[in-house]
Amino acid sequence: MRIVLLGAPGSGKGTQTDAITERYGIPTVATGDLLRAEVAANTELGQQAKPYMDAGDLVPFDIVLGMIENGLKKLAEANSNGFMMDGFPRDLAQAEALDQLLDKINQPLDLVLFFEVDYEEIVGRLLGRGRADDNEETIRNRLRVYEEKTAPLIEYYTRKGLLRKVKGTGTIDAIGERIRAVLDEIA
Ligand code: B4P
Repeated sequence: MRIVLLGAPGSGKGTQTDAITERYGIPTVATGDLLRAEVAANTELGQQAKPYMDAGDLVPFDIVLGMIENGLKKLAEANSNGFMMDGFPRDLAQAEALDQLLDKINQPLDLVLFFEVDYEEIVGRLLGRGRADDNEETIRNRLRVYEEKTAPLIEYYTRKGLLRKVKGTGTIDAIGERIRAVLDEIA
């Protein structure tokens, strides 16, 4: 199973990945987590990415693409049974690059799960979480960047016939149930 989790920052993608991995046995490639690990280890890549993350802007394309190529290579070496992308792709250029990478290995996406949550709920959730980039100014910028760059992917994947919407509000378990109902169809 090869899926992408799409949604605004704070829409709850990262929260649902463990349950999906457990049920369907597919590992996650989460660009946000990979970037935070680079920042924590103070690598050169982390130092380059940090100012963008602190401001809530997208990290430059070549940094993120290198991480995805690496991630896919590792999954291939581990003979993984598919994957779930969390936080990638984030704009049209990333989506087209992913299509090309997957075409090359003849493993197209099966489905894109879009988490529907309204912005006021998101701001409340992220302020409550309190990560370094969860202050109000950065959150508002992340939502602006999402609206401008990531939201067009809803249309992109709808046209490809891959998009499935999931209501992203309610309890974490209730959302997990909705996700299972969609993924069981292709499992
Ligand atoms: P991410 O790490 O991807 O963003 P996130 O805010 O953690 O989103 P997510 O949707 O996973 O939210 P979560 O489940 O944690 O990105 C961070 C930064 O990295 C970006 O701003 C950017 O700079 C950079 N970046 C990452 N990928 C990139 C890329 N491809 N290209 C360029 N730059 C990139 O949920 C959020 C909160 O809501 C949590 O506190 C959770 O407990 C809570 N929550 C979840 N579900 C809930 C529910 N049902 N009810 C109530 N609260 C809930």
